[in-house]
Amino acid sequence: MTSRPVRSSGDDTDRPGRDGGGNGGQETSLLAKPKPKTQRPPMYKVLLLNDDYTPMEFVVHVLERFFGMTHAQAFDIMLTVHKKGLAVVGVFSFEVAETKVEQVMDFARRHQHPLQCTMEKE
Ligand code: TYC
Repeated sequence: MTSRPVRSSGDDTDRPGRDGGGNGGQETSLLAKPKPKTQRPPMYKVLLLNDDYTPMEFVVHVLERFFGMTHAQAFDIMLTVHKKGLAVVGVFSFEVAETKVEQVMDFARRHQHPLQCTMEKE
């Protein structure tokens, strides 16, 4: 014969127990499990900044190559950056955002363009 908990409703749910849940009995205060708090990891926006010298075609290429955009998407985003000064080009985990920024900055530097790419917490 197995013994069963005396106070628990025993059904493993967050519903009130058989006492009606008013906590008149001590069921909840003694046995209720803490609500599991699932934390989502923070996400990071990757931003591309405008400048006066980087060629438009180079920016379009960067967006295709490092952000998986089609030519049309890349052209649209490039124009947004050109007109507004900056645009979000993607949202990623910290590590992925950091890698994208490094890849873009390195690629721009190697081609001697002043293109700037940064990240910020969403
Ligand atoms: N403003 C640049 C030009 O006129 C084009 C450009 C667009 C540069 C987007 C950077 O992130 C950028 N050649």
